[in-house]
Amino acid sequence: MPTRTLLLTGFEPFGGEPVNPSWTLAESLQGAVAEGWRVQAVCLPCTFSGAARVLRGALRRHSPAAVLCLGLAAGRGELGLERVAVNLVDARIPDNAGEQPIDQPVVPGGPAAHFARLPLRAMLAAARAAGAPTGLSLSAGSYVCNHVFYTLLHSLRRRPAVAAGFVHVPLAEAPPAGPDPSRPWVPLALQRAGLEAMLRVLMVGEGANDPMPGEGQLH
Ligand code: PCA
Repeated sequence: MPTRTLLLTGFEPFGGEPVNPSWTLAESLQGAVAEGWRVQAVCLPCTFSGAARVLRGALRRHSPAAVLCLGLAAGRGELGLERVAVNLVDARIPDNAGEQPIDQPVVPGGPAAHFARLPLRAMLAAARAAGAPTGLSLSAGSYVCNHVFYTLLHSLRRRPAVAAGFVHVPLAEAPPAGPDPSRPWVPLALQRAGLEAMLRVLMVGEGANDPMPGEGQLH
């Protein structure tokens, strides 16, 4: 059986954080194999102009059968399976190139939103069973992560067989100045256990055929 590629992306650090656990996690799974699949990890720049370009290049180069993009959501205390990408950019802080677009579409003329194309319930159950705090999320925000998530789903809109979605991850280390309720964290090993469980659902197909209502595309 030919090897299928699962493209797994993470982001470079941004917003003053010294590391971005989304890339630490993706990089740690580079080359992992399971049941005829192989993980290809790619690091995205945290810029509006660069992230979408690098993502589209990776889609062309690797022709993945599934894509999972990861990003950091500092302030969240669990892995978040994102349900919907919106066609809106409203940057709270400048990106790593100093750009701060406000009230712009990701894709001019594109649909208002795209739903994730992942077996979210099965992935949620698998990550929780692996002990990782995990939830479903109704918003990936309006910064670079949502931009990449929307770009991903829009780029693949005519390739419905390709599973595609986004997971936000929490910080992975305790704040150096002591506990801070606004900066919850989940140890990297636990995040990785949850992520691996999600990937197994995608690659091995455990529970993957249980569709979510709303999966597909909004017009
Ligand atoms: N998180 C940001 C962008 C890069 C990242 O890791 C976000 O949530 O938009």
